[in-house]
Amino acid sequence: MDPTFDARSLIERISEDEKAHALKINTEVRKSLAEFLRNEGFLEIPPVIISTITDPLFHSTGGAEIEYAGAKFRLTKSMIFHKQLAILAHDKIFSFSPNIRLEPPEMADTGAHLLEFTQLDLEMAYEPRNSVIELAEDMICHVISHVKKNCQEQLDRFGRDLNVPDKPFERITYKEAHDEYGGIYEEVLSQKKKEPFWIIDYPITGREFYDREKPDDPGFLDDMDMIYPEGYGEALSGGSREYRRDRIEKRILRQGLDLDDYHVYLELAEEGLSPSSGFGLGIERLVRYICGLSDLEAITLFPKTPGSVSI
Ligand code: ASN
Repeated sequence: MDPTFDARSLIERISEDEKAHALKINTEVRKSLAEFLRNEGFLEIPPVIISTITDPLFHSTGGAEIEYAGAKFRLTKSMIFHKQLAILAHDKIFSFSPNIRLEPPEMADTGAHLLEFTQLDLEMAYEPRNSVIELAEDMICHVISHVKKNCQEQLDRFGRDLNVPDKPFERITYKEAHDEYGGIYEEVLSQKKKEPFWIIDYPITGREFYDREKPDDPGFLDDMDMIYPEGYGEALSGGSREYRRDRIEKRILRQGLDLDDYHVYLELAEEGLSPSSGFGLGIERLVRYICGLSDLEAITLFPKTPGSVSI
């Protein structure tokens, strides 16, 4: 039994008006995202919760494992590999995917990390990065206008005056951002900007092995993050994907990872993955941005804060 558990304060927190308003906005956000994507020809795939393979991620995020039938199932950190396979069934797919990332306790201070969250994960076969960038811009504009139309009462209660952003969103390369602001480029730019924007072309040394290297700019990736303005930080992360076995293998080795851990994925790549592009967008962060609140706990009914134990 967790000695810090306090049933009364949990019941009080869940009953707060703020939670009800955030829940209404969360419901409308998910509804409008799904509607938008269905209209664009996407099919929704059920989330994968456990699998023998999952995203290793780049930063030090612990994974959770379940032993079963003499094998190890991993709880999904992101559905990246399953998305690359799912586009073989239909060329445009999405999922509301629960992700488990056991973040170190100090990540509690960011207000932007939860051990359990939902990612809108999508992928498009045979499309370049630009297609998913344009799709993401249309999608964000659609969601914000939907929420403004359907949740004005809740936005007023949060004192939030939100504009539908202008398209296209500004694109800034990692090189430009890093040269100007150093290692804290994302925080500084997010604070300065008034509208969502892109950071594109991250260095190969700083990201996962599945985003594709730019053929005309070796050492940099054909990838992108969308960043919210007003200091709200990362909205989504994605790129065009590496699908060729030999290159995937080199990238895995380059990151110091063990090829054995990825032999299933490598065999699948050998059999034939397709070129694709896609991204994952954190639902709770989008709701936090729309509500204009400072941390994810405020808009989550059962927040799993790094370093804490909760139901
Ligand atoms: N879902 C992201 C993507 O599609 C990956 C991630 O969450 N790390 O690129």
